[in-house]
Amino acid sequence: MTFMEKLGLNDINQGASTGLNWNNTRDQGILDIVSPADGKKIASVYLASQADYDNIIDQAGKAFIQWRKVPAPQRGEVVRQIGNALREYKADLGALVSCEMGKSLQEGLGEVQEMIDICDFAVGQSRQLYGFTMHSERPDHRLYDHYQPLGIVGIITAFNFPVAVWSWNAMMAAVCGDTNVWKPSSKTPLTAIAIQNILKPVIRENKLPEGLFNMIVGRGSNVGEGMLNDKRVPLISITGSTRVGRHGAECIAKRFGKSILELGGNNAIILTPEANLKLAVPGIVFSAVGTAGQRCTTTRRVIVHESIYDQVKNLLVKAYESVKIGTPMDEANHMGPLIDTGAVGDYKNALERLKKEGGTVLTGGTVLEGEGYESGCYVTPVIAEAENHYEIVKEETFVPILYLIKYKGDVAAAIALNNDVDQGLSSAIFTDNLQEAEAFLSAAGSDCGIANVNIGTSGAEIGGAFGGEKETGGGRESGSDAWKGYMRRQTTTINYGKGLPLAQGIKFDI
Ligand code: UN1
Repeated sequence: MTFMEKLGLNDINQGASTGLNWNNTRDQGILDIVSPADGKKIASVYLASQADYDNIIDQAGKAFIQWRKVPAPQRGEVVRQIGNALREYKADLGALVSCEMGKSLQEGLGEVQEMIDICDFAVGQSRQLYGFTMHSERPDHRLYDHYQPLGIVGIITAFNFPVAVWSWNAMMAAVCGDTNVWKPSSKTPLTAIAIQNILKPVIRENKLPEGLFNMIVGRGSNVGEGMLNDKRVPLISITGSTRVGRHGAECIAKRFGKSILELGGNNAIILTPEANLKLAVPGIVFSAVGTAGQRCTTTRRVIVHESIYDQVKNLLVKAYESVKIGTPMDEANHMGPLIDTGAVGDYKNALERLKKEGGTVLTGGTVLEGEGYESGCYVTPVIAEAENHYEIVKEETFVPILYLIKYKGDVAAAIALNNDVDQGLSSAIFTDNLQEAEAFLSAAGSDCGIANVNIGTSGAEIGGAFGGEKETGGGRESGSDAWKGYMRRQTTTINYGKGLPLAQGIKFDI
């Protein structure tokens, strides 16, 4: 059996499902999914209709009425079973992620592992949905806050982490008592359909309400746009570009919905004169070239002290020239293709703009052709000398282009460059100097949601809260106390005395 068969995928698949049932819409057109690895069609998906969307929201709403009353640890038990189902399908799902999205097989498997890890995390969290208890200023009163389920959570995900990011949101939402509707990237719907197939037996065996986990692939106006403006969806989590997120956030804010935004990054690594280059060089290469530069956390800028600049430049160029590029299914390759030829266009445009602004390409810059590269999506990773103020450097181009930027003076000068972009997701410093490291982590340090020392900008663990500041959107997902975003907080005062004392010492005698 192929991994496609094991995951229940057909040549053509329905693009909308509630937890148990697939919709039957066939008149809204078809989406053909082509693997960037070899340019061949993998399978197709029927696009969903407005009626499918309404049906799904209806089912998700009904499921919520039941699910919110299931005790949180029992909800955790369901998530535990989902984690086990994912363990069973790890090899197949990892292969599909790699085939559909183009990341290396190892990264595809790593992504499924990230899903399993978040399931484990969420199981534990289901017994730790803690509120605070405060001491009331009034006698015989109790004051505390607690967290309640929110409702339907919309989850809009990007192609680059087609399954893991959904699981961060969906598993946390599930233990918090919410139901969810997933709108995957239309570039990677097959992995989402495979997940629905994996969830189905768990939902059925536990006799859970239909509509607990839902998925829909449709045209923007029917699905994505409709959901942004839909009051029945109190929270929407959006992972994607700043452009997409800004529009989404505006729609959601207009109706006073909640949003969790995880948008663009422009992540830098600082190398001070006291950087251990044995750690820094592989750290940079992994963070810049991994997933072909298509992670939100990909290193896009390296800010290097002038005293070690030439040395770093030579080491990086040498390392880049040994990066093996080819089919993601072969473990010997370090870097696979970009997601599609549109991304290759972005790569070429960025390089042109860079040159116009005065940048120099040191290595890379070609689109590969010939045997093994038929899809037209393989490029060589670029290192370019640039200045932080270039317009192209200030943008997130979702391709493997790394800008090498020189700094003079002390670590504060490097931190200023790190912070002088609109995005604020991930950042790192390599230094063996405690003062420099602490300055980077201080109130006057990196302004990003993630700030690392002696490791790169990508590859975050699920245990921490994931997200960033400024145009990255400010949302937090995954670990730490990110679960709070999926619940509504309620503050309660209970009077167990015989009188009615008022707060702030107010007297009101009637
Ligand atoms: C993303 O790029 O959208 O830190 C998520 C990392 C991964 C998640 C990235 N754990 O690179």
